[in-house]
Amino acid sequence: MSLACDAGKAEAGMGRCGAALRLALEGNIAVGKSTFLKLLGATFPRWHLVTEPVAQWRKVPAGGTAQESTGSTNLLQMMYQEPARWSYTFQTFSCMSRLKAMLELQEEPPGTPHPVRVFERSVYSDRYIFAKNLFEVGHLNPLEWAIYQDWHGFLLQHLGPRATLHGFLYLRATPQTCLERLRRRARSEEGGIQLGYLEQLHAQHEHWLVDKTTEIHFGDVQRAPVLVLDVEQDFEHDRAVQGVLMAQVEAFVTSL
Ligand code: UDP
Ligand code: DCM
Ligand code: MG
Repeated sequence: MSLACDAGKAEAGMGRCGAALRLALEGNIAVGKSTFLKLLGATFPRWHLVTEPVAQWRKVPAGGTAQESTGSTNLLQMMYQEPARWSYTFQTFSCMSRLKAMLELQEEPPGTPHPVRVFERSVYSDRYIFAKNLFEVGHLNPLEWAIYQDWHGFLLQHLGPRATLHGFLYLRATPQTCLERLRRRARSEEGGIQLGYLEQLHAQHEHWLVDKTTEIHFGDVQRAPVLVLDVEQDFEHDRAVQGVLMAQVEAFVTSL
């Protein structure tokens, strides 16, 4: 990288000589990703932040099952109520909705550059955290898992750089803390989630992002740097903790 380019990076978020850096914000259910994204927005107003499309999963415009009379179906609820029946459908729909959001964003006209884009979760955690775990606990059968991996691999290989990410921000807290935050948030569909499920998801995050023992089928993503952010302590209401976390993010982004 040239000196001129490095000079341009002095302002956090101007990595890659002006091309947008794309990061994913990963972490267990209710660890605080959406809250953290808001904090990033307040700290780095030029960054483009993309929240997870949970609302779409709760209101799929199709009848046939639950909530038929309203003309929409709560697929998130169906997955939690009957995981063996609905996990494959949910994982297909959620991954596709995320992929659409990611690709639509790239079609923005040039000239309005967002130097950094941060996505709440990614098509990689969809596969290497959730779908993988659902297969391992038996809610996706071997055929469903094989089909999922087949289309996921095919699509992302063909999308190449359009689907890649340059780094990961991993929000890490104990499953117990996530459970407390999940209960405080009280999303109706998640009422049945137990500590054991959050422990499984925590282990999947650790295998992928810390131990690096999960086999990742996309070289760029496997090599992408990971910033582990400890959010065991409440950051939502603590300015000093927020300052430390934002400084870590800024240093990480500047290093990319
Ligand atoms: N939360 C909290 N302290 C924190 C971060 C988050 O009490 O330091 C709360 C937040 O207000 C929300 C819940 O934890 O009620 C889950 O947070 P969020 O929706 O951001 O989690 P996500 O599922 O997006 O990771
Ligand atoms: N979820 C899932 N599978 C995915 C992505 C998300 O089961 N591939 C679920 C976990 C949460 C909800 O969707 O119940 C949204 O996640 P969060 O609360 O962590 O934002
Ligand atoms: Mg969220």
